[in-house]
Amino acid sequence: MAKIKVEKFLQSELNKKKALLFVLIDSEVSNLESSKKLAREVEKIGASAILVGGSSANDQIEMSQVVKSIKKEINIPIILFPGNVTGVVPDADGILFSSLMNSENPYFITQAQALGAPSVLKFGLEPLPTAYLVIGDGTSAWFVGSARGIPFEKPKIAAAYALAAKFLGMRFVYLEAGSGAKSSVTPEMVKTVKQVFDGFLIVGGGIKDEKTAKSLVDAGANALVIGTFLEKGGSLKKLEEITKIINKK
Ligand code: 1GP
Repeated sequence: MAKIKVEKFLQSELNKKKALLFVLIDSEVSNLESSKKLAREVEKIGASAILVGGSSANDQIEMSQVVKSIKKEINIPIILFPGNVTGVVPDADGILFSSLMNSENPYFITQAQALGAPSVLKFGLEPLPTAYLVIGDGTSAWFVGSARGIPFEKPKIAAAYALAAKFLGMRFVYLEAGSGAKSSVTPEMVKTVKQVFDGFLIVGGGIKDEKTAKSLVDAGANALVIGTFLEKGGSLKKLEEITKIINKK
C-alpha cells in the first residue's frame, strides 16, 4: 500500500473539519483481529488517523504486525506514537517524532531520538516534529518518561514550552495528560498554548465524553486523541457522537 503524505493530509482534513480525531491503538492491549476491526470502524466514524504505540507498548514484533495488518484495512494514515526506540517499526505512514521536553532524563529529550532516527529514515516514515509535554503526574507516560509533569493549573508553563518548541522549529505540540488520566488537560491550558503556538496542537489523555471534547476543541485543539475509552469497551455510537462534535466547523 502506498504511503500517505501525513502532514499534508492532516492539513487538508483541517480545511474540512474544525478539529480531528486520532484513535490510539495500543498493540499490547488489542489483538490483531480486534485492532483491524477497530481501525475500520473508527475510519468510518470519521477518525483522521490511527496512532499506534504508547509508553507501555514495547513489543516491537507485535507492533510491527499490528501496523502492517491495519495498513491494508484503511485509507487514513497510521502514525506511530513511540514511547521508546522500540516504537519505530516499518509500514506506518508517519511518526510523531517527539521530544519529551519536560523529561528530567535527557534520554527522552534527544538520545532516543538519535538512536531511532536512522530507522525512521530506513523505513521511510514521515517524521512529524513534535514537542511532547506531559501534564500532571501519576500516569505511565509520566513515570516511564521521567517527566516533571506540568501542573494542570499552570497553563503559562505549558505555553512557555510550546513557544520554545515553536522557536526550535517543531510544528506539532502534544499536551498529554496520560493514558487513562483521571482529568484531561484543561481548556484554559489549550487556549493559553494556542495564543503562542500557531502549529498543530494535539491533546490527549482521559477524554471520554462530548462535553470535554467540545471544550478542548473550542479552546483551539486541532486534534484529540482517544484510546482508553475504546479499550475499556466504550461504545462506537458514543465515539461517533464525540467525533461529530470534534469535526463540526
Ligand atoms: C494517551 O493521549 C493518549 O497517550 C490517549 O489517552 O488513553 O486516556 O484516551 P487515553
